[in-house]
Amino acid sequence: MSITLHQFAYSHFNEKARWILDLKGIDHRHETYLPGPHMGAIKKLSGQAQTPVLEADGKVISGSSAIIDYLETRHPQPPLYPTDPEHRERALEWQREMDASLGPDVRTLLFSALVNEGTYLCNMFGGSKGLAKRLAYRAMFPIARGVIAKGNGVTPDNVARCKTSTREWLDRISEQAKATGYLVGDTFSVADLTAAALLAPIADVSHPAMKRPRPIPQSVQDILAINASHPAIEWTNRIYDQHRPA
Ligand SMILES: N[C@@H](CCC(=O)N[C@@H](CS)C(=O)NCC(=O)O)C(=O)O
Repeated sequence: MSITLHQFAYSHFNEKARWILDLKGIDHRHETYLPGPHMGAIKKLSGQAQTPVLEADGKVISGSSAIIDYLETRHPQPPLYPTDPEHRERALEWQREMDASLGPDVRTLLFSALVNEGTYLCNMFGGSKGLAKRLAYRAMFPIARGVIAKGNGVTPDNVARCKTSTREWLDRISEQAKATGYLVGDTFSVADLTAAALLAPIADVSHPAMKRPRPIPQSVQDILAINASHPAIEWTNRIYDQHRPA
C-alpha cells in the first residue's frame, strides 16, 4: 500500500509526521509543496489548507497529531504512546498543548525575521524545486509578503508575546525533563517527539530534515541567539541525536 506525505520542507508540524514515519520505518514518499501555491492542491485533497496531510490505505488524514494517531495504531512498534493509561493521557495532553501554543509561537518568531529575508525564505521552502519554479516563487514574494506576515501572526505585539511564551515553554520543558530526560515517565514518547520537532527551528538542529540552508541571515541568527544557551535547546539536540532516525 503506498503512503504519501504531502508536506512543506522545514516546517516543524510537518517534521512531526516525517519523524514518526522514519521512526517506524514505514515505506513512504514525500510530495513537497511551496507554501502559498500549495493551497489549491491541498484543499482539493483534504478539504482544508494546511500541511501535513497523509495519504494512506485510500484515506486522507490531515494534521500532525491525527497522522501520529493513525500510524501509531497501525504500526505500534516502536511505541510512541506510553502503555500506562495515565502516562498516555499526559503525553497526549503535552502534545495537544504544544500543538496549540508552542508550535504557532515558534513559527511567528522565525517568520518575524523571515518576512524580511525573501531570498532566504524562498530557498528554504523551494530548494528542492527546479530553477524556473524557484525564480517564479521569488518573484511573487514582494506581493505575498503581507499575506505571509499576517498568516504567521507577525505583528509587533504578537512577536513580543511569542518571545515570552516560547521562553516559558523552554523553562517548562527543561524543568519537566530534568528528572528522567523525558517529559512523561522515563522513555521517549509522543510528548518528546512533539516538543523536539516544534523546537527544532530555534534549536537549529543538524538533522538533514531540519537543517536550514547556510549562510543563515543575521536577522534569523538573532532569533536563534535569544534562547541558544537555554537547557531545553540542548535537550532538543539530544533528543534528535538519540531518537530521530537518519
Ligand atoms: N495543528 C496543525 C498545524 C499545521 C500547520 O500549522 N501547518 C502549516 C505549516 S507549519 C501550514 O500548512 N500552513 C499553511 C496554511 O495555513 O495555509 C498540525 O498539527 O498539523
